[in-house]
Amino acid sequence: EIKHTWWKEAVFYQIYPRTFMDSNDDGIGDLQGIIDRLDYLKDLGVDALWLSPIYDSPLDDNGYDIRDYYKIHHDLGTMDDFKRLLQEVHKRDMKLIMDLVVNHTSDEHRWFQEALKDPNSPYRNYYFLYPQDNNIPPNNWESFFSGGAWNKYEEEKLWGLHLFSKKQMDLNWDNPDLRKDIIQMINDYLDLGVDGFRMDVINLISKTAGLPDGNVKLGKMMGYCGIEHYFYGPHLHEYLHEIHEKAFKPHNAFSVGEVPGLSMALSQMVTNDEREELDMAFSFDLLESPGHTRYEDYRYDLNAYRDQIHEWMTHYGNHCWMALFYNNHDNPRMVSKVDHTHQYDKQIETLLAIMQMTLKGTPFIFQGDEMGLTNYNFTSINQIHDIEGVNLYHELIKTMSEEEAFKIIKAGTRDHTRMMLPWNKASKETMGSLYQDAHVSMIKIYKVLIHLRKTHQALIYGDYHCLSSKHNTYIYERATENETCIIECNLSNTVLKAHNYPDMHRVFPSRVENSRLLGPYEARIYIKDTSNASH
Ligand code: TEU
Ligand code: CA
Repeated sequence: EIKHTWWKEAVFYQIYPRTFMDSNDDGIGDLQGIIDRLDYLKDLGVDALWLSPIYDSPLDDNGYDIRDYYKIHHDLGTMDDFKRLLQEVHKRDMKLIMDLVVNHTSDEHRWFQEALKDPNSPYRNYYFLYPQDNNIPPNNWESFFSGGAWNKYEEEKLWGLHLFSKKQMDLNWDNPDLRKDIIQMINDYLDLGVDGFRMDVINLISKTAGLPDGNVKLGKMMGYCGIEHYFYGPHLHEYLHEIHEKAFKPHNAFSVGEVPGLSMALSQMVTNDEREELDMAFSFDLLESPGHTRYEDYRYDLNAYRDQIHEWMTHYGNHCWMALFYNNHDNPRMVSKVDHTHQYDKQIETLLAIMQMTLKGTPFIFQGDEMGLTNYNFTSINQIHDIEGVNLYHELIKTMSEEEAFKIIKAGTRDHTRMMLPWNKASKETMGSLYQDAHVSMIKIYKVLIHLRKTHQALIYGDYHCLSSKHNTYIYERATENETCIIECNLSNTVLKAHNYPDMHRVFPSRVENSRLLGPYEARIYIKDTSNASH
């Protein structure tokens, strides 16, 4: 019933190149560093890599502001290094996807520079540039990075739209020439051998014609005014389908869309295989507990997570496929949100890894997950570099003390996951040798779990059934005709009575006495071969 594809079976690993691995000791991660760690990743069991942007950029938003799609940022290497990386990845029978940032470009991109300077430039209509000689922006939309969504270019007497930073100018997808250039660029990379793309805020590319004012009340509720005019814009389906038809499909390439703000129902629309838009989507609904936002210092509620993920497991359907992730470069580490005391870090990390490898969907490990990394203990605003956090801080101190503002930034800053990975410098050569034993043992756990997933089809394609959703408990089954897996989880820091499945084989953790008690955040995996059950 479910179509089998490589990307449903793969384990992905997200690399944030600037902080993954520095090969030449200039303090910045680079492409050679990634090449140096490919054997480590292969050994971990990773099948596919997603690289956050590596293109030329003034780094206003750490590379999500692209100046030249066809150039690699010099901090990271050259186009030849990239081709070599791609070759080395393929040599190991792995895949590589890049980040596609096409809702906006840097204001330093040639297109924008020409558009700004020359009213007759064909690029004028690549952006939302409105001539206006007064101080009233064209509409009331707000930026995700604080303040209004318009920048005024005094000299040129123009206003330009930017949903993100002042240097990330939104592209006008209603212009067929722009679409042609973007699709050409995608095809150029696919021709090079890239296996697909993660598509940055791809659900924002279609804006309501004329860019009307946003509803102010809704804006207050959602945090940003104007979103109803672009979260799932009027031509989104059409544009996604066009990219699919003209680039992804002919290359048999993979796409995963980053779609902030799309509910399950809308995610189903963009990933339904019959619609031919995206293969998969990152939905952020599960990253915060209901009623909470990222910049709040609260305890993530795993019981609520169970109820939510159960909804997805039950209703997302066999024509859609979800990405399973707890961390990325835009969010604090989940383990630190669940428990602030650090008492159960390892147990929680293991629990999350177990659910990630056994629920229905494709796991995306974020760099450092496998090392058991937790949030960073920032002590001063001077340590925060992420533009979103910095802008928000300046906004907040208008109405509160610096201490209060810093507390908020510390809870939600994107810098928690953008710290350099703690490889052991002294033993750079030795694969997987890290600076702490704790890290090594977490790596072992990931290896075992990834291996289990690979050797048991039920964990990939099996039907999902919830067996218990009692408070603090989550027991579910993944089953095919041939095998049944049961995953039993304690979602709390208290000890629970274990269920135990005497007629099944316990595979995680194996070789440990089967206690009748389930420790804090402990989880177990049982498997039964049912292929001969009827004989
Ligand atoms: O993120 C888009 C996004 O909606 C958020 O995750 C964003 O970080 C912010 O919290 C909105 O409130 C993507 C990238 O992953 C992010 O790194 C970029 O900054 C952003 O797009 C702009 O390209
Ligand atoms: Ca370097």
